[in-house]
Amino acid sequence: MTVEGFVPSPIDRRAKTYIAGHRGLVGSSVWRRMGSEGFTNLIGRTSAELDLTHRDEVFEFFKSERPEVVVLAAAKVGGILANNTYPVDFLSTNLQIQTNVMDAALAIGVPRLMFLGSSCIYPKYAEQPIREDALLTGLLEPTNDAYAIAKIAGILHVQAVRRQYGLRWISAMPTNLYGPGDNFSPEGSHVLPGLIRRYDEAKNSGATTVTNWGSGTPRREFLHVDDLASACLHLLDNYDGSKQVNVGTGSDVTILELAEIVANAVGYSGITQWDKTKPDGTPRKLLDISTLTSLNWKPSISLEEGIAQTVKWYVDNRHTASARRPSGAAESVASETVGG
Ligand code: GFB
Repeated sequence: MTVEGFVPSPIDRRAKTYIAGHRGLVGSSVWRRMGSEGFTNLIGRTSAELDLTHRDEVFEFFKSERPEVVVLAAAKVGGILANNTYPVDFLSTNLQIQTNVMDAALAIGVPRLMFLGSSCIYPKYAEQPIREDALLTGLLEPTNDAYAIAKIAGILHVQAVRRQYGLRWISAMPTNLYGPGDNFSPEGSHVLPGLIRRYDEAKNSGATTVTNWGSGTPRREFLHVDDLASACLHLLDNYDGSKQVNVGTGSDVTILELAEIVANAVGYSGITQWDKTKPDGTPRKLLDISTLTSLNWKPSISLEEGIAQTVKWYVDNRHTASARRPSGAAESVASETVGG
């Protein structure tokens, strides 16, 4: 099958490759994947070493390191409550990070860059499964419109660089992500780590009921972060088009179904209630992944398997994972992780 932007030549594993956000959920997985696929010159900076909201520092870094490949996985991310409560932070911090990194990469002519966005860029009532061409065809979900606008600006930034300068930059839009090392803070997390923590605490305290947010009826698609990392490398090796590429599994579950899977994985047998005063967010967000599958990629980690592995990671790391700050808090975040 012919796909617009197909490039049948893998990138050179010796290329100096900068992963922005390499300590975050996504960046750390991309780092591991590239390392295991033979990349010999990976570079990363913690937010303490390089604050990506500081434009001059970012330009200095690019001028001195001169990476040939950039994976832009640094972003301020959070779940529905954090996005809804701190829209200024999600808009402004993300615009700063991505604009600084892309401007600095352009200044030294980085030939290959991947920008990572999120499935929340698509209209709230987009036809399901959501095709890439649904972008900018309708109104956004209000609980995350600020984050979505920043990510849409990133896609346009990549497309504009391709048009004006002819550099082979690309964008990938992951669906809701999860995996070991995620943010498990009650206020800042996405639903999956939020439920793992809540059911684990209930099991350990002997609580007979657990209360989750919203109605439980919204549908979400969940992708293990290691599958995303595999897709990112596949796209860097095989894709060179201006259209952003959806990355997902092709199937979704209701939040209620998700809660049952998590409760089983944790071993909690009490009652689950739903707090309908909390927002549901968008009713459904299932990506059409036919562009990616036509490039011969498919996910390999089932939801049950991925949740069991993430629960095990959480139980083994409960104390440090619980102590993490909410990623949605109004803090100076320079280099976290990208979210679907
Ligand atoms: O994962 P989540 O925060 O992200 O919430 P979104 C998904 C659904 O789970 C919503 C429900 O309907 C929530 O009401 N939910 C139930 C919970 N219990 C909980 C809980 O304890 N914690 C959380 N967080 N949710 C975010 C966006 O949207 O997803 C971001 O705000 C980004 O911009 C990210 O796109 C992937 O899918 O609703």
